[in-house]
Parts: sequence; structure tokens; C-alpha cells
Amino acid sequence: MTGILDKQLEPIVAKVESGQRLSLSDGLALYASRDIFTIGRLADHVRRVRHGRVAWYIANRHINYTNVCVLRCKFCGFCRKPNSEAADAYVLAADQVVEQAALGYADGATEVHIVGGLHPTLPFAYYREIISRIRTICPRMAIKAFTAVEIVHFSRISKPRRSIEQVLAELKECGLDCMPGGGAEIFDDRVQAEAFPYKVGEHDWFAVHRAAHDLGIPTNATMLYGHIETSAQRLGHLVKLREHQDESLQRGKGVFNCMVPLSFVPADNTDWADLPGPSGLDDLKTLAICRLMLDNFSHIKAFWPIQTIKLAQVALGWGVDDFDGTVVWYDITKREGQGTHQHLGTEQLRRLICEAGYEPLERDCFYNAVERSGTQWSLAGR
Ligand code: V47
Repeated sequence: MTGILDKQLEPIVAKVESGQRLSLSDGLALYASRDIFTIGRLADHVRRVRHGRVAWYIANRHINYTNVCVLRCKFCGFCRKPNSEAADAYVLAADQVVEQAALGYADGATEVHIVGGLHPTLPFAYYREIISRIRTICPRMAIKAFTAVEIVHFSRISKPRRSIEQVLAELKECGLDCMPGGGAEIFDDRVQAEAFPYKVGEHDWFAVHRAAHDLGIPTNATMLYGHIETSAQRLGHLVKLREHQDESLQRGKGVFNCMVPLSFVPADNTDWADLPGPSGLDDLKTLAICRLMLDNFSHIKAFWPIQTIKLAQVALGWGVDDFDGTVVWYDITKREGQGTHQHLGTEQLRRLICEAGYEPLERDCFYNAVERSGTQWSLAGR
């Protein structure tokens, strides 16, 4: 690569070009550098080697079954206290969850993404029921559900109490296909004590993902960045994910399908309402650094309700290969002016990807190419 303005980046560029793994201190040098265009071009180089000009997108539907949560995470504007008087606290009945999934299925969604708060009284039977009924009514739709934090909660509230492995095995038996990456936040004790002291930390998060991978359930990974954490803490987080992925790849069952960096969105009703979120440049740099550090992850996702549509478009040139998704309804974060209805049609997604200079390719939950005609779809070549 020519035209590197920051000479400190030259050895890092050489390492990436020769396929060598970057160290945590290489990551720190990338964060410290103001030569963001070299970082972007380098991440784009790695992305092109893996995916050419293809940008994946998915027809999916999110369902957030409750915003009632026993946790109090500083960044979270979604949760409502148990027994809260808040008019907008809600719990969807199993029928409502299944109905929303069925609407998505009829509309051609290939994946449903189900997560919610840690509700104090919903029994484990509720979660089993929604997965089993969706499996029966929507046989071809992938069910991606429950973060590691919810899985630990289910293990604690189930009667008789179940281990993490038992919870996952039962949910898999009911029809769970895949798990999202939420709840990871930042793997650092100091940040956890300050920002999410009551949530499970890295030990349990990894224990759940290890157990899922051993059962052949693929999962995603996330990092919530741009609040109180340092660059070194972000990089520590990425290195831990990379090490876990090495182990999972070696065991040869389930792995992390993709990395979803989540840009902190200050939310009105929280302690952190006045904390500034990361700048657009920090977003791009972080997405690029995820691509460069996570050399054993196939996919880096821009989730547009969090990254914004325009940044997700630009991010396709900064290491991102996955522009997720049709979404339809999302309650966890709301950027200015957005309500819970957060929807892009598949034609809009294709247009946005083309406008950014990439080739749109629809995928299913497992990154198989999808051929679509309206609401009808099949896997390419099958
Ligand atoms: O775990 C909460 C984050 C996550 C805020 O796996 C916030 O494909 C920014 O994990 N600002 C849930 N982020 C969402 C999530 C996710 C989303 C899309 C796709 C996938 C996937 C996973 O949202 C939480 C937390 O880290 N979050 N509050 C906030 N104010």
C-alpha cells in the first residue's frame, strides 16, 4: 500500500498485507493514529480479500418481548423497573410474540431476532413456548434469540434450576437456531463496576457462548463502545473475542458468525443522557479496527438503527460487509426522531448498498445467499 501518511503504521500495514495477526499494541497504534484514511484503506483491503464488493443484507424482524428488567445498566434507556408505574412498561404475551413472528414470516423474513429485559416473574416455560410455537408455525425461518445475559437469567429462574448447558439444550430442542451477541458490553471489571454492575460479566458471557458453540449453536459477538471505556479496554475486549473464536474454530462445532460493534447512543431517561456518543470518525475507525483485529471473524456488521443509515453506507468501505437488516421494529435504542418502527425494505437496502458502490447480496441467518421474488424466497442454488 502506498501513500501512508503516518509512518508508525507502516509495520502494521506490512503485517496485515502478509497475513500476520495484529497485537494489542498494534491496535493501540491504530487508535492513536490520525491517519484514518490508511486505517480505512487497510480494513477495506482485508474486507475485499474476504468478500470482494459484496455487501450482505437480511430480511429479518426483531421482537423485544418485554422492557421490564431487573438490571439497571447506566447506558440503557430501554429498561423499565419491575412493578413500575411507567405507562410504557410492557410484557408481550406468548401469543403476541408468536403473532409478530408469523407476520414477519408471511412478509418473507428469513430470520426472527428475539430479545428482551430480564423479567422477574416470567417462567422458563414462556421462553420455551415462544420458540416451540414459532418453530411450528414458521418452519423455514431461523430463530435467533436470547443474549447470554438472558440465558444466565433463565438458568437461575428455571424450576428446577437448570445449568446453562441444560437451558441451551432445551431451547435448541424447541427450535433455537442461533444467538445474538448482545450483553457483552466491554469485558473489563472497572467499566463493568461503573456501567453495568448487576449484569453478568465476561466469565459468564463466554461460558454461555462456549456452551452454545459446543452444542453447535452459532452466535454473534458485540462491543458497546464510545462511553467511559478507553481504547485499551476496547482492544482488550476484541483480543478476548479473538481468543474465544480461535478455541471455537479449533473445536469445530459452533463459532461466532459475526461481530456487531454497537455505537453508544445516549438515551434521555438515563444517568448517561449527557454523555456524548462517539463521533462518526470514531465509529468508522472502530469498525475498521474490528475488521483488522478480528482476523478470525468472517463478518463485521453495521446495525443501521444504531450506526445510522448513512454511516452504515460509508462503513462498507471501512471493513464492514454486512448491512443489517430490514429490522421492522426495534425498541432498545432510538436515535433522534425514531420510534419503535425502524424499517427498511429489501429494495431500500439494495439501493443503499448500490449507492455506496457495493453489490447487495441477500443472506439468511447463516450467510447462505438467498434468492427472492417478493415474499417468496429460496436458498441460492437449492
Ligand atoms: O446488549 C443498549 C446495546 C445490545 C444501548 O447479534 C445499546 O446480530 C447503544 O446486541 N446505545 C442489544 N447500544 C442489541 C444487540 C444486537 C443488535 C443488533 C444485532 C445483533 C446481532 C445484536 O444493545 C445490548 C447493549 O449492548 N445497547 N443500550 C445504547 N444506549
